Amino acid sequence: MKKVIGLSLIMALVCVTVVFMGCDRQRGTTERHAIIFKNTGNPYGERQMGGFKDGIEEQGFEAILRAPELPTAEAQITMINQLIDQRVASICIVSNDYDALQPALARAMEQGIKVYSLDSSVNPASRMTHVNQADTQQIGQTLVEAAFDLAGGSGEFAILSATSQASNQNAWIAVMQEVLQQPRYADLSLVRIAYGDDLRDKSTSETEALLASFPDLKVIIAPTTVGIAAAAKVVSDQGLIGTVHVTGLGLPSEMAEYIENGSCPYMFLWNPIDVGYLGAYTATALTSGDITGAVGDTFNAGRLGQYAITLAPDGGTEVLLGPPFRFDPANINNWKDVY
Ligand code: RAM
Repeated sequence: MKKVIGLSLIMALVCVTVVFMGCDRQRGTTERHAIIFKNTGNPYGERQMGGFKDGIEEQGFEAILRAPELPTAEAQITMINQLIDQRVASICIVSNDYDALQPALARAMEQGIKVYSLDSSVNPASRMTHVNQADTQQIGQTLVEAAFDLAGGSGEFAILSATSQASNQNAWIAVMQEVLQQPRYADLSLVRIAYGDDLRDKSTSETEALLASFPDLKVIIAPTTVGIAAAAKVVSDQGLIGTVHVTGLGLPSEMAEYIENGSCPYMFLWNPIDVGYLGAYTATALTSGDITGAVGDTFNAGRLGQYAITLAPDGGTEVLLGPPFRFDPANINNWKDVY
């Protein structure tokens, strides 16, 4: 009899817990989903985190938005550890280092927290999946072709990147270096890869150094929204419009004036709000158990529709937002107030 009562009590407790968990999921009182961006002060990051927040909140959950002041792995590790202590349901990491976050992220996963990267990936062992903004190969190829076009087929160009450890920029640069081996680009010479660390001041001084060191430079490719805006400003301020062309990945709201003044004839990007929003639905698909992050998993991403998990170039898995978009004088006005 005692045994039966004990068992009923346990059953009742389990039921109450399950019902409560369900309520919490529906009411959004306790399920918290976090995103850690690379660093503060980047309008691109703010748009991405804004999309994430919208996607989490429209599902009735709570979003936690974090970013360290400087784009370092150490600062992100501290934040990951804090989020583990806060027992969040998921962590979305926009990584400052491909490998260095592994111990912290592995610890989070061991504790049942769903971990995935977005925009800037971590290695496959550190994540369940990755939300990729656009095809890595396509971005690298597009940027080399832009350098070729703007240089008139030959001459010197430089890359102004974010940090030397940023895995998204490094993946795009690796593709660029591979594509440059093709005979079509034999007369194009990559003279330097500079790192502005996604900080406005450092990106400005690195651009000035490139212009001073390479007087024949024809093109600067900046695969970072912070870098491209700084480079276009320096080129404009130094009266080099038409002599040195800037292109890369830029935020329309920051770049409209440089597309209009010709320092950046055209550039590329995707919708950062949508990247964050897709991340939000990846988070809840993982916590609800709809997906595990395996190839072939599919899930619904709200207003963006249905997405599938595919194999990523690094051997892990990813979900791909879509193709990059080209911005130029003909369409920039339609986009500069959007993001
Ligand atoms: C910067 C960041 C971000 C990258 C964009 C293109 O804002 O480095 O991670 O995706 O540029």
